[in-house]
This record gives sequence, structure tokens and C-alpha cells, in this order.
Amino acid sequence: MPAAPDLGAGRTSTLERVTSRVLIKNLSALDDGPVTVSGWVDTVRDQKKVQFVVLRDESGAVQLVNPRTTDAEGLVVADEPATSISGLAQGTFVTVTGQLKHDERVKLGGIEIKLATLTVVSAAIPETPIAADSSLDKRMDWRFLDLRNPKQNLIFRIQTTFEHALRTYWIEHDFIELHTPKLMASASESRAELFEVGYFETKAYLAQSPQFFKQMAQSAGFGKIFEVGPAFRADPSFTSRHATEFTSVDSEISWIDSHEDVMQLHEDLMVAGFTAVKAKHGDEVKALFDVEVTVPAQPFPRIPLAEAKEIVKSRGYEVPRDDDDMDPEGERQIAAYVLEKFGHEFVFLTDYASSIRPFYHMRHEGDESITKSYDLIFNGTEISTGAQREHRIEVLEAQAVEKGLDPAEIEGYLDFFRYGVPSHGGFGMGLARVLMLMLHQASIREVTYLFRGPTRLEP
Ligand code: AMO
Repeated sequence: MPAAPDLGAGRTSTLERVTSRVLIKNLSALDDGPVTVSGWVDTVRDQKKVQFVVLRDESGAVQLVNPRTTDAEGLVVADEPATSISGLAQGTFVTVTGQLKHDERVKLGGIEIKLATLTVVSAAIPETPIAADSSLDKRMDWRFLDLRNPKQNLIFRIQTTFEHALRTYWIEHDFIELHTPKLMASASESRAELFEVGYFETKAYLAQSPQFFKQMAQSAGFGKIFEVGPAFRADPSFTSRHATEFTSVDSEISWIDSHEDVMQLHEDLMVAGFTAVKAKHGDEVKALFDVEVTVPAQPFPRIPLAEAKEIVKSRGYEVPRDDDDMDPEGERQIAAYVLEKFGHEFVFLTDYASSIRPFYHMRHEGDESITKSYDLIFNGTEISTGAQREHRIEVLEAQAVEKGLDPAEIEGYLDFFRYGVPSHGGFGMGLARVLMLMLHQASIREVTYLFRGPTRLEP
């Protein structure tokens, strides 16, 4: 086959344009002439003298136009592709060829394609099961149709960009990527929220977090690691921010002095992610979600939890809890305060009480009642937990016992600390929570490809 003529960077030959599919977003950069596009039918306006079809693909939408043929008396003749167009159901996947024409009067991007041929690749059933006003639950039942919405499409492009930016940061800073097992012999966070599965003659548990194995990498001398993978929680709640399976973004580093080092890493990653999303999708996010993506300024505000509770109290909100923890409303209140005072969407709440943190969090020297830990709050909701870990085996074991754990059950984990280990710490972050709060969505269901909750295992 002869090589396609070289027309210089970015230009396509007429031959290529006819035989190979052009993405809709790339049409406007082409000169008028023949093109082939493929996608699904969004709307059909079948008028007397002309037919309009809005065709959508993964990159955008374009108007197709087909003037009807008339006979000598001016009566419309039934011909192709007019007959096929009249019978097109929304959602039908088609390939069309035609003449691209730039025309400022066309509202949809200032271009249209005058149809030459239309091939139905796969017809859709005419009655669509969901509409724009369908409930979230109904939309989730028909998620593959729901995802055809450009807003949904954009969410997953943003997710890709965000993850890529984090990964680039990690790789540029010599982190090792891990894939830790999701089948475990014991709990990795707490005995509550644990999924048990039959495992041959015995039973196994689904990993609630890569916690133990990301710490193991520090004993293994890996230095700096990250993992983006699934985590499972048998959490029966139906809140807007909980799923039974979610994507956890984890990172862990050696040789830290305190949780401050972890927070600095965390900040750097958020800045890298938000910078990339703003640069690549900022305009689209504004157009489709009416949200301004803001790259957070460093350093993020840090407030010890006890102080945060006092601030919230002075604003007239008493956290209704018997323990030392914050509640979701308290998190919203402190975020509102931080936004007013510092103009920042993020805040690290630090130094959580030992009574409400896991046994593996290191406690402050001189004040055992608080841990070297933090939660990262974004737009009023927790997106992450991080801490320096307790690496001294005697202290770790004592803290496990104090929390009611049987050391025998976590013997394998405790061994990681018996053969030498550096000081270390890290964090775990819910990917969907970041997206939900970045795009001002009401629920993580909106930003999770396929949500899993107490009453949802399909599709
Ligand atoms: P934690 O249990 O706080 O900490 O979880 C870390 C982050 O994971 C997200 N997350 C969830 N997202 C959706 N649905 C859920 N059911 C759910 N549960 C948690 C949240 C949360 O902030 N091992 C520690 C982390 C660490 O110290 O490194 C852990 O798992 O965004």
C-alpha cells in the first residue's frame, strides 16, 4: 500500500479522511471536505425539507444535515439515507460519511456534515429506559446509558488525568508501585466492616485497606511506595460518601520525622493532581458543572483536632459525640471556617486522640493521649487519613493489646517490625470522594464507574 502523502504535522490527506474515522472534537480543525465519523444518535429532527441528526461520540457532538430530495412538483421523495434517518432511534450506533462544512450559524460548534451515506452498526430499542429526570438509582440500573452523558464522560477523563498526575509525581520521585493482595487471612483495619469469603477449607477476608502490606514494604527496604487499588468495607450505611468497594489511593514513605512529612507529600500530590485537571479540563468543568477547579495553595492549613472542636463550638456547633472524634457536620463547619479565614478548600485536622485511632498510629512523645495523625478535609468532607506509624515492636504490640486485639491474630504483621524497620508513615485516600468534592457532586455514586453498596451488586 502506498504511504499516505505527508502533508505536514497535524494535517490529514483527503484519502485518510474518507477511509478513517475522525473524532468529532477534531472536526473543527479540518478544512471543508469529505469526512467519516462514527458514534451514536443523540437526537433526530425529521423536518419536511431537511433532516437534522445530532451525532455524539466519546469526544463531542456534531450536527449532520440531510436535505430531502424532491421531485419535479416539489414533493419529497423517499430515498436513502432519508428513510434510514427517519427510522433512527436515539442511541443507535452509526457510521456516516459526508461533507464537512464550517458555518458560523450552526450553534453546535460552527460546523456540520452534509450526509452522503449512513450505516447502522447497531440499532437501539426506541424506548430508552432512562431520561434526564430519572432518579439516581434508576440511572445506576442503566449505568451504560447514563454514562453516555457528556458530564459522566468528563468525570472519568478527569479521574484518568488526576491519577496520571499522581502517578507521574510518584514515578518522578522514585516511588515503587505495589499491587497488594485483596484476599487476607485477617482484618486490615477493624473487625467491623469486614467481608468474609469462603476460601477452600477455611475462610478469608477482603482487604479493607493495603495498610499492613504497604507497611511491609518499609521493612522490605522499598523506601517509598504507592498503590491505587480496590478496598472493601462491609459498611451497611447508605451515606453519600460510603461504598462497600472503593478505589483507595495509598502511599507510604520511610525515614520520616513525623506526620508532617506525610502531609507534605500529600499536599504535593494534591497540587500535582489539581494542576493537571485544571489545565486539561478546567474549561469543560466550568461549562458542564459550573465549578471552578482551584489548585490549592501550599501549605494547606493545619489545625489540631481539639482546637478545631473549639473553633466549631465557638461558631455555635457542639459536636454531638461521646468520644473525641469529629462528626460530618463538624467537618463541614471547620471547612467553612477555613474557607472564610484562609480562602482554602483543604484543611488537615491533626493530632487525633489515641482513643479513636487505630493501634498502628504513633502517639506523641510526651502526650500519649494524641496521635501523630491527620485527616484531610476537602470542601467539608474527609477524603483521607494519614499518620506516622508506630514502628517500635514493643510499643506496637502494647497498643494492639490495649485496643483489644489478639497479637496472635496479627503475628504475621508484627513480624514486619521484629527484623528491623525504618520510621515511616503514609496515607489512604478515597478516589471517589476527591472527585465528588472536586465536582460538587452530591454522592460518590455519581463519580464511581459502577457503585457497590449494601443493596447494589449490579450492574
Ligand atoms: P480510612 O479507614 O480512614 O483509613 O480510609 C481512608 C480513606 O478511604 C476512604 N474510604 C471510603 N470511601 C468510600 N467508601 C467507604 N466505605 C470508605 N471508607 C474509607 C475515605 C477515607 O478517608 N489504612 C488507613 C489509611 C492510612 O492510614 O494510610 C485507612 O484505611 O476517603
